[in-house]
Amino acid sequence: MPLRWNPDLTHADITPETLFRQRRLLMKGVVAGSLSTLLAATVEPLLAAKQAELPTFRKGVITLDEAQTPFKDVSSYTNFYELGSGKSGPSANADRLPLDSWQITIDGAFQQTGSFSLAELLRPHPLEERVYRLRCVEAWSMVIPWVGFPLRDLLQRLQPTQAARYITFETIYDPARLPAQKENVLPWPYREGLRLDEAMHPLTILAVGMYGRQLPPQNGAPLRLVVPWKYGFKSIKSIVRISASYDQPLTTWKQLAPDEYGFYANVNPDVDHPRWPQNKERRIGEFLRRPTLPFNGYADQVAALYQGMDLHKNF
Ligand SMILES: Nc1nc2c(c(=O)[nH]1)N[C@H]1C(S)=C(S)[C@@H](COP(=O)(O)O)O[C@H]1N2
Ligand SMILES: [Mo]
Repeated sequence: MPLRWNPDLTHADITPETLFRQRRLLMKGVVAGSLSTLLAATVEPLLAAKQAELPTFRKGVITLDEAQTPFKDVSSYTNFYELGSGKSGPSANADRLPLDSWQITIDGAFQQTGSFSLAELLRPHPLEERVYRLRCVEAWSMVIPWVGFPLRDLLQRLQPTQAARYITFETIYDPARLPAQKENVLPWPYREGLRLDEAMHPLTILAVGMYGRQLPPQNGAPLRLVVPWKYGFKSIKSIVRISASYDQPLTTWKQLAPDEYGFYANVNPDVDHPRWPQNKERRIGEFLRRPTLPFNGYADQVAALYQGMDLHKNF
């Protein structure tokens, strides 16, 4: 399953979002004509319309020959413990996330540190669309057209110092608005980390949108990480802090259950979760399970990062 990467696209390839949608609606209506298809085609854009369309972004920078998971599934079947523990809790509680006046703290081993508004942080970084698989440790998966930019571009701008070996991310901590944070569901705030070379890998992105629109809160608005070769829990949502450090950070799931969730969390069909196997997955919307691929199908791009490491020990 080769990765299709189109680095030569230009801004001329961008189709205005509304045109694209109308065309798709039209094609769906004419070609298929069935009631359910027609319904899906009208309901989907309505649901998506709750999120603002993103301004220009390069389309199709990375594509996949696999069907995209419908927006309604990606935005309603979510893990976001701050907004509720079930799969539908996060979308029901979406409006609790205080999205206005979002600030991001940059600290630790960077030359450039400080507090940035979202706009300040994003301004120099052109947005692009990349279709990636997301594979949850619970053995379901999705295919999502993310809109974002390579994390490496931001890191290069912040200039990690000699002491920077790891990058750590934290989610908003606001127990007054996010009631789950008053309880011991997880050690708060949600924290995730990458080794510097993983963070600098060109597949690693910070996403601000999906399906051409701003991220819904339950999918990690206004800014989330997406690391497509790792289990979903590495892709931390609603980021308010990015730090660089010499030592490996203690990440949330590893802190909670170190036997079940390692720091690396590379998708690996050969390493079972202690309570269930990891060699199959259910693509949301499909009935039969499909085999899980090493590194979630991105082995050609990322396996070299782990040369010489025992991935059974470093799971
Ligand atoms: N802050 C935060 N980030 C999080 C989570 C969470 O509970 N809180 N859940 C993780 C898990 S387990 C998964 S599978 C993905 C799901 O991303 P999606 O809902 O956008 O598909 O988000 C990850 N990021
Ligand atoms: Mo997950």
